[in-house]
Amino acid sequence: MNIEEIRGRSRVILAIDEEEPRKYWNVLDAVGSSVKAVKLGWMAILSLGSDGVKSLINGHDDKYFIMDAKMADVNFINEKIARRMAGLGFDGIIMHGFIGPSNAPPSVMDVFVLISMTQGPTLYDASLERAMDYTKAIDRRGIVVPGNKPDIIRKAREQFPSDVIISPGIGAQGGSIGCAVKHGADFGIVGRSIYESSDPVESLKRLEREAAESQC
Ligand code: 3DU
Repeated sequence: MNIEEIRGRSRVILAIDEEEPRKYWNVLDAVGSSVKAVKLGWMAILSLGSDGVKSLINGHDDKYFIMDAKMADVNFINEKIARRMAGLGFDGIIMHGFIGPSNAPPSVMDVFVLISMTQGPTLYDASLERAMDYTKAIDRRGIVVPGNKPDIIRKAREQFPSDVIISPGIGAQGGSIGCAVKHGADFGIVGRSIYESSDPVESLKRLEREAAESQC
């Protein structure tokens, strides 16, 4: 799956960070083909194991899967991790921007570079311009920009006109998907507001509607 195929057609990337393995399958069954992209992270690897994650991805081959590895190691370790994640079926992987181009993995899959976080303060807040400069030197498909900080999304869109911008922090962390899209995000990353909802399908539809309206 190629993210350009879904860019503009769908605005929600479903994040799942559950403890129980069956919940990953349950929420994907519930939302069905309306979700085009899914972000998993270390909770998925810990809960399902790498074989379980591989089966989950194989069982949903209509979706684009991103591994939120938040890689921040040296290059040869990041390369091993990226190759293993590609082997599990992931299409994209997230790395920290502060580690710079010399530590970025080779492009065995799409790389998304995190340039700022939803919660802080972090060093990124003090050095956003530097973080963006480091990121520009990395071979990447897109960037991760906080969905609850519209001004940072706007700055990032100005600096990265063609990157795929994916934005966490929507819903449970206070961000609005409509506002994130209005400021330049391509996708809102949404976890608990969907997988903890009593009606995940309705929550997803509402988020897609808000994204289409793109209002703050
Ligand atoms: O708050 P939610 O349940 O919608 O989950 C947000 C997801 O986005 C979660 O997987 C988390 O690891 C990720 N994320 C952030 O929340 C904040 C960041 O700055 C980067 C990633």
